[in-house]
Amino acid sequence: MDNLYNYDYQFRLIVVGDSTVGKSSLLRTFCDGIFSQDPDPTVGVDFHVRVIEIKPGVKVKLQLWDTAGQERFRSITRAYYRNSVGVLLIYDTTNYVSFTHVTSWLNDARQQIEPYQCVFLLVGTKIDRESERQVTTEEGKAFADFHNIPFIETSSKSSLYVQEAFALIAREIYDLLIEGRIHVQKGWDGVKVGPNVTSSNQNQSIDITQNNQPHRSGCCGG
Ligand SMILES: Nc1nc2c(ncn2[C@@H]2O[C@H](COP(=O)(O)OP(=O)(O)OP(=O)(O)O)[C@@H](O)[C@H]2O)c(=O)[nH]1
Ligand SMILES: [Mg+2]
Repeated sequence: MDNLYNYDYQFRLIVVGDSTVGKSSLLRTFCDGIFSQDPDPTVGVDFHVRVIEIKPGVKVKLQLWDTAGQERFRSITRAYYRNSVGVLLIYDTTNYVSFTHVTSWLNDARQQIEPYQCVFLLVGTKIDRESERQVTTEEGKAFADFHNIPFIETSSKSSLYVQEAFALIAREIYDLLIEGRIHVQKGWDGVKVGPNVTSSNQNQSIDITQNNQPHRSGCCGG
């Protein structure tokens, strides 16, 4: 099991998209390894957490906010964008309408998150239902390329590419952090320094690019 106190950074991610596209299923497969055919729709916002090793010796705690796709919860879920460093934009590959709505999810997220930096990942779900597919891989990729964001297709039912999706966005954020294009900032919870990096730096506004590598306490493997 993951040790929730053994990590270098904490990234807060938000998962958005139309109702029934499979946001909660993606998170449950990723965090609990459980898939349900008939889950309840999310009411407001749900929360998950998992620590993953994104590179040898670099552990990241992902705080994952699962939002309700239903319109009536929109004002509640909007409040969660601001403190997120990553946004998973989800559509259902078997539902073309959900794909056409991704633009509005993207614009909404951008509007709420500014002026903070954030990383997007486009995720097409339910690829185990290949015969019902309405959105081709090429269409998904073209949209992602146009907006210059990474793209992946997944199946929560068969666990296909679920781990890879979260690893992809976490690595992207980490690379930007190391390059100094995303900063740990006071009053913003998108990225926080974890216990494996010197504790005196926690919650402070620091530029971790100063030494290019975070100072480690020596307790983590790597
Ligand atoms: N076959 C298949 N079904 C899936 C997959 N992911 C989700 N589903 C199904 O899609 C339906 C909706 O899934 P949810 O995860 O609840 O969708 P959601 O996006 O969280 O919906 P809201 O909470 O209302 O916004 C459920 O019946 C799931 O079983 C998948 O990868 N494959
Ligand atoms: Mg849900």
